[in-house]
Amino acid sequence: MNNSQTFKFKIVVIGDGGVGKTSLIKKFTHGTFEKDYIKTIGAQFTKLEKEINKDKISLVFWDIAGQSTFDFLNPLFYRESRACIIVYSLEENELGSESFKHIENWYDEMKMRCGNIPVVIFANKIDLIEESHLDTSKIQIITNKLKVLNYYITSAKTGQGVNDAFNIIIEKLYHKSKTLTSKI
Ligand code: G3D
Ligand code: MG
Repeated sequence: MNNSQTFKFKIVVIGDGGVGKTSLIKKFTHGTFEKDYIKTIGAQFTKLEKEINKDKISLVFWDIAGQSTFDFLNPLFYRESRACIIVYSLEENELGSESFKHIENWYDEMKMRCGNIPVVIFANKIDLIEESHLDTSKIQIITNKLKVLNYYITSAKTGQGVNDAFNIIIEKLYHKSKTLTSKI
């Protein structure tokens, strides 16, 4: 008997331009992805097939092309998303501080479109700062305030934290859907 199932998850990756959204997706998918671009929405999407416990997981990561700002409003971008990753940059410059401040704006925007889907924060570009400079209390505060599931420290450049962070979200979605379907 073949009980293998297929699950499809759309995951939106948002955050200011230049924080590393596209690089993180590239790093995670190792170039084994199929990439496409929707001009009218200004978004690109990347597909990846994975297997968990013999079930097939079809993932589509959507990310905003170009220098995005949080007033990016196209509802099609968010439609039917199952999870959301908000990325900001840890670098000690304007992009670092602005992209951190904008987490909440991105969150509000996403929430309005998607309702209650699981959200995580990626604090990216850890390779650009001394880990001793890392102020996790600041990240923890925003994580608690927005009630997002968790935050992950990543580097799309070195790969630090990338696989773990993506896989945790994917497995969470998988187990949630699997539990639902097994109840039917
Ligand atoms: P975006 O998709 O969020 O706009 P990109 O961001 O993935 O295009 O990344 C913007 C720039 O930051 C790129 O540099 C990319 O190489 C760099 N970058 C992304 N993630 C990291 C990281 O973790 N560490 C470091 N050091 N750099 C990173 P360029 O020079 O190509 O514009
Ligand atoms: Mg990009």
